[in-house]
Amino acid sequence: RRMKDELRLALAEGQFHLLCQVQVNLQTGEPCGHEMLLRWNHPERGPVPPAEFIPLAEESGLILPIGEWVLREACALAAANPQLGRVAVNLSAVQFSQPDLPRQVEQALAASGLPAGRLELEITESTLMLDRSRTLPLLERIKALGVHVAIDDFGTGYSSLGTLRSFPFDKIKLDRSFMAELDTSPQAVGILRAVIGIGRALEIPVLAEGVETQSQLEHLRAEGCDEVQGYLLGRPAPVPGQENAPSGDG
Ligand code: G
Ligand code: G
Ligand code: MN
Ligand code: NA
Repeated sequence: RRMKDELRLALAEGQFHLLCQVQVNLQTGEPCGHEMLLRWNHPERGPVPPAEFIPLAEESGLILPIGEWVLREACALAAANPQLGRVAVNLSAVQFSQPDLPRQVEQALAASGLPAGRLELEITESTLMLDRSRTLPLLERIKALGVHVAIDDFGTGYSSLGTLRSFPFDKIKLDRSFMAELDTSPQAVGILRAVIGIGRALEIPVLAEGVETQSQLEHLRAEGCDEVQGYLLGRPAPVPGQENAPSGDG
């Protein structure tokens, strides 16, 4: 069967589920939120990595109904689990082709009863590379609901500084590729320091992604990074109480 049909079937038959990964405030050491991550458990092939199926979902347009399901499911899980704090949901650039995206977000909040302030939407720079005259009004309507907007994978795309100026983001998520060299390269530490400086200038928190080692954590703490996420703090895992869903990562 073709992948597009498989994805359509997966949505209809409930083969998707969300895992959550904790985000920790570095000052207090307390969890401050969770990122919700989409997983597909294929009945015959087993788990299919998002890096494989999300590009296909984007090409086929199925990311639109799948993305709407993710929004609704994430809001419902968050509403039922106040201990998750704020939940972050990834949006595909393709979802910004829908003029009614803000209404979808509003409806997911209304259906779940989740307060808007407990939802954060993560967008990548590729979203802002699209026609800004179309995407910025959508982002502004979403923000006006009281939903937070974070820039994801920061530092990997184009126009990083221009991008940050073009929209009032609530958080910078520094891409995990910057973690790898933190232990060995003074330049990497310098870049980290500069990005934290950008966050300070904009008065928004910087979250470091992909934190895997204690020594990375110590660098981040020393530089005053606000929040951390990564395998050291916790792997993507089922929301507690939803453990009958397929298992988490590693
Ligand atoms: O969870 P993992 O690191 O394997 O995710 C791989 C990629 O898939 C990441 O870039 C992540 O942002 C993306 N991803 C995970 N869940 C979702 C989702 O619900 N929607 C979209 N559009 N992307 C997602
Ligand atoms: O693109 P985005 O930042 O949304 O991707 C998040 C992805 O990163 C998730 O799919 C998650 O599985 C993965 N991830 C989370 N923590 C770590 C980590 O510490 N190391 C690595 N290599 N990947 C991670
Ligand atoms: Mn993300
Ligand atoms: Na990221």
